[in-house]
Amino acid sequence: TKDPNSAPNRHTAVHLFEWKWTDIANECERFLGPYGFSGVQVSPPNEHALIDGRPWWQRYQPVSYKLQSRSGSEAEFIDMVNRCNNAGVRIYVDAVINHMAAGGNRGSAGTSYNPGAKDFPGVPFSAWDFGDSLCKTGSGNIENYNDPDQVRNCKLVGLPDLLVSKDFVLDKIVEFMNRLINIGVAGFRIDAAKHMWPNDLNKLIGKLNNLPSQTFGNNKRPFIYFEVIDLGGEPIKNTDYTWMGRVSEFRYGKFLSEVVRKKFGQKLKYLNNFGTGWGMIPDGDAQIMVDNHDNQRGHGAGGDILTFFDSRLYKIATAFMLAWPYGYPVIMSSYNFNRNNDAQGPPSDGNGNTNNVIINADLSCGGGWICEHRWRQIYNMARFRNAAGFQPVQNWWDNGNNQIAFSRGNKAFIVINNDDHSLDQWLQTGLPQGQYCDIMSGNFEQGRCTGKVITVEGDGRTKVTISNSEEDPMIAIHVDAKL
Ligand code: QV4
Ligand code: CA
Repeated sequence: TKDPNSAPNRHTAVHLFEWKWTDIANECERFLGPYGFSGVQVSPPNEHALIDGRPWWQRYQPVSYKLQSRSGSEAEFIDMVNRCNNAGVRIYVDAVINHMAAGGNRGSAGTSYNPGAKDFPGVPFSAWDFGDSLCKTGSGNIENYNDPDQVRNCKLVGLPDLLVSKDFVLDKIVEFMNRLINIGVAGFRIDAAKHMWPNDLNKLIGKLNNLPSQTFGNNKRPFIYFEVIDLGGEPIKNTDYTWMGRVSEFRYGKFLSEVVRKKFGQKLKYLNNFGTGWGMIPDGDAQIMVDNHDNQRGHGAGGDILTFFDSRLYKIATAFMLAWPYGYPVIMSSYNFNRNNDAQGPPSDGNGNTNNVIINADLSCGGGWICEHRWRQIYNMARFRNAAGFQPVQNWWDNGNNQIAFSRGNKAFIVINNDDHSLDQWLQTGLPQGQYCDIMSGNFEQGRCTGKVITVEGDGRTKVTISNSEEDPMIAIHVDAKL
């Protein structure tokens, strides 16, 4: 389904990239649940290759479907899913099902395998289960993305390509995903979906179980979002997949980053029809993000994508994304890395054991964990999105350039100044008269505001002043943070 299966009034998920299951379970209880997040995209939970240097991308090289990975054991995974569901937070699994490992010979669960011979006894898959005979390129790899046959049937960067059309292969994948569903997982990111035939994926989805009714209610289907990078210019389109689930709309983060960076003559004012008005897929078909684990380090779509390295602009882009009613947002939660080493794995003890996430007194993270989702300007916008609910955009205002404002019905209102001069303006907020806490500059805690207080007059207007030199040149208010 395209429905994220969220608990009521939760609208923002977070990708806890490379986090351990024990940490995610704690995070659901101590932070994500209370702060109104809807779900967590977790790193691939199944057995993966162990590659020298322990790069993050070893987890995209499956060895078997045993639930033992760098993030933890099967028992820890089950405990995490239960505790997150109890906290009202859903778990979405990154399902790597297009291929198996190209490197290594012993997996994270201890299974020996031989990628050259395509022997993966932990499943078991053997040479017969891979599609080499279907691939017509000289190298056996995908050489030309303009040829859909090779994109589907040949190897993605040398990764042995599974014959998903074969019943035995499909059934092994279905068995794996159904085990996760029975544990209580609410949905899947389908990794490398561009490299699998839509009809095969449709068959697979048809064989998935309903979600456990005691947690989700009767007849609920798993949430599916496909990773299909479509920036235009290739014959494979994201709309080849939207009939079966959502698709990650990679143009969203690319275009939004360009606008906030003011590249190619872009301006914030052009965002007034962001979404289908910009040629993107329909709202309900899209899963969106500013950046993801690939393009933040130059893999995948790449480009001018904003990341935590450009924190000021990143907060602006994320604030717009969470204020604007389009798509299902997943916030990237990163670890720090050396930009000259795009393979660098998560903070670890040097023996491949991932470190615990450190939580500081001010809610931020330490120990190399960036935790964008714990930045005040970001977690408060997740609450803004919940307050805004399904209200439409109203009261759009812009200065013809990079100063914009809009409300979400009569529930929430945001102003952004990305110009090189200050903003000084009476604006219509759409909100009821009263005093509101600006959730950019502070928090609304126990009925008090630690940031700026914004007064909305009886006619719904307020006087807004935002200097362009502010760290966060934005004001955001909503009815759940009214004084
Ligand atoms: C190398 C050579 C190949 C050679 C091969 C021979 O480059 O030419 O044929 O060895 O063995 C890693 C290495 C890569 C290596 C490959 C196989 O980086 O150099 O090939 O392993 O050993 C992640 C990383 C990849 C990584 C892969 C597997 O991004 O660098 O490859 O994991 O470990 C396209 C796709 C899209 C994809 C995106 C990155 O359409 O689907 O590229 N995105 C998803 C994930 C991504 C993941 C994969 C798909 C693969 O988001 O993280 O790739 O599961 O746009
Ligand atoms: Ca394939």
